[in-house]
Amino acid sequence: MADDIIAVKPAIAAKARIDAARREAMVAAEAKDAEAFWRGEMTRIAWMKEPTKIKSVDFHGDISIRWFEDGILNASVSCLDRHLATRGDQVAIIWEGDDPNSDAKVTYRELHARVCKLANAMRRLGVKKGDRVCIYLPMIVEAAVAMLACARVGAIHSIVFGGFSPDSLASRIQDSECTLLITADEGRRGGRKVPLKANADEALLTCPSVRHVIVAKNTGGAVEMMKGRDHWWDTITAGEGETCEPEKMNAEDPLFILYTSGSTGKPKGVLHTTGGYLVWASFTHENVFDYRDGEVYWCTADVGWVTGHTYIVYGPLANGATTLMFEGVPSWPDNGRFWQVCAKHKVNIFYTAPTAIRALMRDGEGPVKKHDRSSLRILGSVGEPINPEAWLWYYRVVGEERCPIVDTWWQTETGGILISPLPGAVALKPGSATLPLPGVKPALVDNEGNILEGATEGNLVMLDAWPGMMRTIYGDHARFGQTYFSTFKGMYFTGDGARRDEDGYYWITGRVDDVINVAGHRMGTAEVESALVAHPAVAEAAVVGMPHELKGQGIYCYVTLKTGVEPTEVLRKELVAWVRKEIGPIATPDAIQWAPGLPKTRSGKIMRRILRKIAANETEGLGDTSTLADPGVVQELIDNKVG
Ligand code: 6R9
Repeated sequence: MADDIIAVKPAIAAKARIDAARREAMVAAEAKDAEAFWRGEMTRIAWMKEPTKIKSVDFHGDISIRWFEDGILNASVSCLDRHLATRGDQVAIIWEGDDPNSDAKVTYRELHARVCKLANAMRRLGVKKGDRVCIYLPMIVEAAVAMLACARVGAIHSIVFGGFSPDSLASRIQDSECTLLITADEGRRGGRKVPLKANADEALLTCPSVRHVIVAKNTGGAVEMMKGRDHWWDTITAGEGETCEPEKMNAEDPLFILYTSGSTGKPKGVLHTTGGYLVWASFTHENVFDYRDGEVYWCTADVGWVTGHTYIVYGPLANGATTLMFEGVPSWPDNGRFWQVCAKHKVNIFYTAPTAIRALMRDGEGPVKKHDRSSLRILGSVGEPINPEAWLWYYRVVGEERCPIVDTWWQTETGGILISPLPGAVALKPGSATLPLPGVKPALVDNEGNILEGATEGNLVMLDAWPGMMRTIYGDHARFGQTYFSTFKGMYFTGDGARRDEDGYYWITGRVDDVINVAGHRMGTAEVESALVAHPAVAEAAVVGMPHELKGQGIYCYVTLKTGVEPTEVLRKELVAWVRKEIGPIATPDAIQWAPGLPKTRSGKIMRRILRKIAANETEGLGDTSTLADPGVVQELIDNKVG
């Protein structure tokens, strides 16, 4: 079943922007002369001064990646101003509230005016080019307005997902020393309220760099406003003009920072710059989704993740699309919500995560079939490997075997999609992200960094740069080189493993580092461990991923308590709540096992390989345990496995 091939339907290929022949021509043109290819593609966005230098990349030494480096532009102009003459009255954003009775439509002209007003207010508060602005907002139109207003004045936005705790928010603000925070009174999700302003107030106790806070009124819930620091959005923008001079940005000036979990320590501030990122966002959004003028496009991600940055805001708006922004969740008020929204707004392109598909699949076909999905044309998947069973359900039940599925592999670091079918050009295989996009040069290497040929399995690397890739880790370029370019010299290491089949198709097998993917959200096991050991009862903790039917991976924690502390059910619950409070609900442990000892090498390294196998109930092939300092602990852990 998983090796089924679903050929491109001739009717789809005939109408698609890119068919198989065109794809081949693009791949060949890029391979022959990459600079000429990207010089052609760069005109998809608006430049104040067109670049003459296209690509300057060095994956060795200090690692330097520059695209379009002498070009001048402002990202907000590509996303707003240049559409005004041709599509000013077209809807830019359809907003669908958590409450099914609330929605709104914002045209390009209105969006432009709202962005300019906020940008003017930000300038008046003293925000300048290069300043960092933290955005901690729910999925409301203001989130897109805030991003584009930052771009307008040349400020670097750093969005923190609304589900993160005050501590997580504070550490991200501190790392990049944001001077302005944009938040809302409260968010809404699945009928519940999220106390954003209260969380922000708590975070700001330890964030002296923040001088001003702009607060959007969303639910109208009561919040405290600190005089001189906090300003209501509506009040501060009320007197501002609806035009605003865009800051002139170099193509390599930063556009945003987005924190993401790695295998060690604190989240890293992934930095993206302006020109290359926007070209990549536009190029991939248009081609992967085969976007056509006038279509309604819906990506269900949150703007707090990279998918929301590139495929709710920058890509679609750069392409003059109508992008749908959804405040709610798939299961509320009922589990037909996604399909009800598709019917209501006549969605043509729908892009979601495998974890949502798996959850909805459990409820059968009824809730899907209740709603008209005849507008749907393309379906997308992102965030984690999609198992063939979920893929086929998505294809057959949701898309009625009419809509190609684009399984898009990419990362926060890559800025946009790298491996994905082009729906009019590439035959599908359920569970495979298929082939690299033109300009993307993946390879599989063994653990020594030797490039493997043909059908094989290995570590997924990229041999050369594409315009949208990250440029550095904010404030720590050495860590950038160390994290991504030192494992395999001269290659960008993704942290993922993959298999490549006889047809050259890629099948992503998941992370090969200590990052786990919980419901499509990246979580560093080290972060959960450090939250656990911060609890007074905990002496040591080791955290691994475990297979989870809905979430893909769950969080399995081995905890060693301090001497004299009793392992009780009350303490177990307390630790679960503790981690939620320290990091946020997405880090909620799924299992906690009391571990009197952990398997360690004689040099003191925890053998995670063994812990992963125990958590997955794969205790048959534990491999060589002879290097352990105390081999006895392994049997003890197996005997007391949780769940
Ligand atoms: C866009 C995004 C990146 C990690 C990545 C990989 C996993 C994402 C995938 C996929 C298999 C896909 N991943 N898309 N695995 N198939 N289509 O999710 O960014 O949050 O940084 O996560 O997600 O493991 O390395 P990010």
